[in-house]
Amino acid sequence: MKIGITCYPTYGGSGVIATELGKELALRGHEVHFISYALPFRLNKYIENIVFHEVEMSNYPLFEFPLYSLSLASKMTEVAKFEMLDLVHVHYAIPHATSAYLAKEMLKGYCDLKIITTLHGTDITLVGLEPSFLPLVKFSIEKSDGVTAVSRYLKEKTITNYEIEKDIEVIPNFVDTEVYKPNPNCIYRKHIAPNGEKILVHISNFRGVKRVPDTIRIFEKVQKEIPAKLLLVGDGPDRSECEKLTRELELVDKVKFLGKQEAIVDILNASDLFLIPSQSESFGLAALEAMSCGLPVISSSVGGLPELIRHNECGYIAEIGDVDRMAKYALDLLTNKKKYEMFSANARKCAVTKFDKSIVVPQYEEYYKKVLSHK
Ligand code: GMT
Repeated sequence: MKIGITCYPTYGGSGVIATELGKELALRGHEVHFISYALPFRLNKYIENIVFHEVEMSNYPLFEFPLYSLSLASKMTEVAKFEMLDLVHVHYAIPHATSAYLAKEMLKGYCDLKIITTLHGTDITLVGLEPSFLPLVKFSIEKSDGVTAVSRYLKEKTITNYEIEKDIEVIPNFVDTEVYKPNPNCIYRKHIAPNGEKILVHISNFRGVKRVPDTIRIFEKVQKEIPAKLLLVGDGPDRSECEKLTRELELVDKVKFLGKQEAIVDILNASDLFLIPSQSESFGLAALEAMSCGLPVISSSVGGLPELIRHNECGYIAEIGDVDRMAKYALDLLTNKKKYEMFSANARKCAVTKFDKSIVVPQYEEYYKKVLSHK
């Protein structure tokens, strides 16, 4: 197939999934054309069958606001026409699904470009609900030839919030379990915790929905009972507030803010436990990557997280904001070697048997075929 993929190229789960999907499709012999305003950050080496098309932006002084959605629609039209694309797969509804719809309309009479929209989370649960976007998101979903959601939770939310009658296919996020795998010989652990402290880790974009201060409060309780360190990976609007909280709680020596990092596998392998106490999470890709490296996860009971983390098997789930319980769960695992090893093995097994790319990517291929067969 000849497949166009549009995503946000920056740090974030939807861009990661879109890029890893494109890479895997290319390896499977499909021709993949990425269309975005910048090179997706995970597209960092040459892969046969992958081409990147940059959306150029006009900066004419009359335009007070950038007209990205329109430039994207024009670029999609051009690429679809000259590369003879079968379909365009957009990740994150706003504005990608709308631009794709425009491209489809512009190509009418020339070809029947199929549009597949994958819903990732905040496009549906947060941004899309704003009154200025809601009618457009609903329209763009309804006009897509195929719609997928990354969890059953997100599918249900879309149906209820937008009164969508269209069929939505649930295709979960995935991980390359050959890359994200346990490495007992990880050398970084010694540098971070020279005295054998337990290492807790959190990775996110530090937005309000991630509740990073809860992570710090959980850690505060844990380190009172056992020697421990906390690694905070990523950056975003709440980072300064979190650094302030760390100073107030006198945890500066024990909490390391690493900022954005590429060596996620090494960081996960240096760690013992992953914390994700989010307010909202349609799937929780960062938690899946941690599980794939054999880390049990402590999470809140929101969104798609319970579809990923089996409570009392791969980790523990507690109510949003219940930092006491989450700290208790963390201590329970970190002080009980046998239990920890069982949870760690379960987490890895769950990633390998349910969410490996070899299981999930064919689901997208099948879905593409199904959508393309509809006249
Ligand atoms: O979590 C974010 O704020 C980033 C966002 C994105 O679009 O990149 O993540 C969403 O999509 C990921 C990939 O499908 C999911 O794993 C995340 O759970 C989801 N985030 C939220 O629902 C808050």
